[in-house]
Amino acid sequence: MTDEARPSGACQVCDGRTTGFLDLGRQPLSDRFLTEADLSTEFFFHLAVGVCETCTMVQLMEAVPREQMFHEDYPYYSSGSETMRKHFADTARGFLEAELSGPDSFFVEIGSNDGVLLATVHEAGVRHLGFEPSGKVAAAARDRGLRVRGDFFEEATAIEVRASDGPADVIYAANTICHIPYLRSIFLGVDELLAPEGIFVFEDPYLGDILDKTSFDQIYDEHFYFFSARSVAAMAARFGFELVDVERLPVHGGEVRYTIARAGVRRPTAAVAELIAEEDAAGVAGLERLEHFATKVNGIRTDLLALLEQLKADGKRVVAYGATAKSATLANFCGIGPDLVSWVCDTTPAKQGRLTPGTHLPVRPASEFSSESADYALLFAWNHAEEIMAKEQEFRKAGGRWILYVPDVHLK
Ligand code: DWN
Ligand code: SAH
Ligand code: ZN
Repeated sequence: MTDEARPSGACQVCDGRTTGFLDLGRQPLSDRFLTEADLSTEFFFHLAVGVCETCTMVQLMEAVPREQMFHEDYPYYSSGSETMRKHFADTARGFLEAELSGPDSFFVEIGSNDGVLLATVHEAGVRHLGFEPSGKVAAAARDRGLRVRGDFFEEATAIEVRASDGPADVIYAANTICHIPYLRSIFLGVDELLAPEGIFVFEDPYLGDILDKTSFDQIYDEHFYFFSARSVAAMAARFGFELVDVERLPVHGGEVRYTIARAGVRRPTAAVAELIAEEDAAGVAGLERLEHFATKVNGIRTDLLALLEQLKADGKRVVAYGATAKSATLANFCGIGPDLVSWVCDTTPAKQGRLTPGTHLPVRPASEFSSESADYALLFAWNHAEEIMAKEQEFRKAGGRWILYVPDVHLK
């Protein structure tokens, strides 16, 4: 693409110029599962991604208002996967040992959801507080005896908690900081609430993995930023902090856990410079690499549609597995409606009996999935492949086949 033809905008972190490299078109809210009555008022926005020329942050070109996404009926429950329950229990234990062994330690989580991680902190008797604006998931955490504020973390709410509870030793967030366009307010809030030697730790899908795996379905309304070590280091420095550690994680298709401290307080580990060097060598934030990714995205659409059309022509029964937020991007970008995939199964009661966003596949309970009801299963929850394939072994043994589209379209 020529420079003039590329769309541009302003970076939400540094006000630099962003250049668009992938346009995924008109898309619905990824976590809005619809009743028939909702169909006439479905909300759509324009999903496109760009990169900042100044700070290298990859980000959406248009933000959806936060109340449209995170509200009373937000349907994602973090405890729905065994792998994630273990991941968060282990993560909490790591903090308890390394950072929270003092007499009156205080742990704060941003986006604590149904309390999947806070439960372990609470069981250890350590003071905690979650911020969770989505009503029903926050209520599920409170039902477990956890302490959760029902509002958005930002500068104003952080000031209130500092006044009532004192400084936090750890402020942690999983799969939440990348959901927040207004990061200046987040860092101002962290600055208010964090103890002088405390750490701000967050983990989110890693840009390097998204590019390597062409996992473009990680791009949707809720995922506003696609972090790299370089862009996070630049952001931390801009707000008076420092990136002091990075750790690659296998969950959700590949993430990085970033540890941030006040500038000069903790010595950065070698891993930080190493990951930045690796990113630079791979050209992670360069337009050439990003446009190559965009080309591969189009290839996946072509290959997947060809396969689904062929299976339809052969009279095969094709369903999908896991009504993920991610799959809204895939289904809407490729145009996968009930003509190609009959229904999608999911264990979440709040999604069952509803229609998926945009292309309106019926969502059915996971118990309806078997080799009796399907010949092919398009694995929307590909990030949980190991867990799902282990519990659905019968499907494969009876001749059923899995369709995967990460890192390319293939059968398993
Ligand atoms: O970042 C986000 C991540 C953490 O969670 C949020 N913005 C929204 C959400 O994204 P997602 O919906 O793509 O996440 P998952 O974890 O890939 O969703 C898995 C879905 O599949 C859930 O609806 C539960 C369902 N599931 C199932 O039916 N059977 C999951 C497993 C493991 C299963 O065995
Ligand atoms: N941490 C969980 C949940 C991730 S989903 C996990 O990793 O599985 C993102 C969560 O962040 C949602 O529950 C949403 O309601 C919450 N969220 C979004 N913006 C937020 C903000 N500003 N402060 C606190 N939580 C927020
Ligand atoms: Zn920028």
